[in-house]
Amino acid sequence: MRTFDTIITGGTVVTAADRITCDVGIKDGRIVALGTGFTDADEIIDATGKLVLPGGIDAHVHIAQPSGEGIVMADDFESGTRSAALGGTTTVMPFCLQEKGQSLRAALTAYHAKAAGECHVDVSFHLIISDPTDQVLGQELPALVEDGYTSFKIFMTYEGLALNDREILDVMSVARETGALVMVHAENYDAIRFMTEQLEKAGRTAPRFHATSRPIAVEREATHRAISLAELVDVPVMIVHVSNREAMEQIRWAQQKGLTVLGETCTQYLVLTENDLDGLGMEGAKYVCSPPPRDVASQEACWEGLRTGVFTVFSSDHCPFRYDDEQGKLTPKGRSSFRWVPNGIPGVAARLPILFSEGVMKGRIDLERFVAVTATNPAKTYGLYPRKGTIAIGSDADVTIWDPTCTKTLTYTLLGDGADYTPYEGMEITGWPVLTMVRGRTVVRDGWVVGAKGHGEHLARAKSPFAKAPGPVSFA
Ligand code: DUC
Ligand code: ZN
Ligand code: ZN
Repeated sequence: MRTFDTIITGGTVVTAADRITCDVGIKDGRIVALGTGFTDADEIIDATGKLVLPGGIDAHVHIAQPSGEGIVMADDFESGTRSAALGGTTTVMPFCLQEKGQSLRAALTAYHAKAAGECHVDVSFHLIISDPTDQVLGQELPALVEDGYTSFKIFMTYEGLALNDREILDVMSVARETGALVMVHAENYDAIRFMTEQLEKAGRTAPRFHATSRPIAVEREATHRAISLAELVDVPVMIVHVSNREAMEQIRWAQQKGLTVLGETCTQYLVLTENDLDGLGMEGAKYVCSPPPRDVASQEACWEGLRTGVFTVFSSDHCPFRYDDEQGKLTPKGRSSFRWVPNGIPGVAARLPILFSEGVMKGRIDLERFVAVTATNPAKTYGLYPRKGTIAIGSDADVTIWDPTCTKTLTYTLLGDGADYTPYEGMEITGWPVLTMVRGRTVVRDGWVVGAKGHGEHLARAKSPFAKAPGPVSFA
């Protein structure tokens, strides 16, 4: 029997801390050796001139999520995880949405049934709490945290999803008591409703007014409120999909005050602006997502947040709807007002190439930071480290090999998801993931999916090291 199943030779191995030229030895799906001169393997992958990085972890994606009457998300678990693999991502963390009146267990059973046997990469669910009943808070959530569902998202906006401040405090208290991590969608629901009604009365109903209806103040206020509520119950909180300087500065302020407040930004806030919502006819619907993309100064602020560590996690918020489809962006109601256009854009495959090209190749962030925000920090934050998120002995052999000289023009057919467009169409990219390996098995090579679906597994997670040791909420 050979020493290794696979060796990756001659590449530059990069982690969040170091880069070194060495061989990687893989056995039974794990990294078992790092060194030089490895030869004894069933398969030898020559990575000379290439970068050998931990596979990406996209900690914020939506797949096969119910999205309102008559609307269908463009990805199922097969296409969503295929797209992830094509873009160099080896683990995705989709949301399991609790619908009103539904038990969390029932929601999870339904999502697991959708994912079973379909996935190309590993998957681990966050929960979305939309109905925090006594039963959910008192029994279901604590049991599910122990079962490895150690993070949950709450919304401060959206009909049927928004929790009021009291409900947010209740959910945060359960997180405090169980050692779970709360993720917050921070936008002020009443302010958005007010703005939307004003705009509709004035006949301003085109997709671009989606951005007008959710200005920065709406996000800044909710971000500050979420931080304050978390401070009250002494619980860490992750503010997701931050789009601008003012919200970023709320997080920085809290961090400087000593609170455990974490921040995530996403691809769209680095490279899109609200002007993208301005296209002819309904074209702007292709860019409708929440919070909306802002302006160039906001992009700069998001880069600053990534560079300086205010944002530790970089995600796609992949939430795909087809454009030319009555069940997608061109839903008939959407023509009457932006408020009915489904919120969300595809991006799970474009996330890493865009950050690599715009960030590393243009000198905005270094390679180690790239690895940190796209793999190591998400793994640490959500209880997957050190099994995932790094190249180290004992870790899963989740590896992406990058050719830093490869250039591509982004177009949706490269990306393999179920949408019929990409909001990043035409972007010139330098640096591309030429091989994606999940637990020792190559799933993508040179832009082709070579593994069969079903290799991806669901991962139960440990508690976040950022979460408090479980204990009751106490007040002095
Ligand atoms: N929030 C998300 O996290 N994703 C898509 C839509 C939204 O509002
Ligand atoms: Zn959200
Ligand atoms: Zn999202």
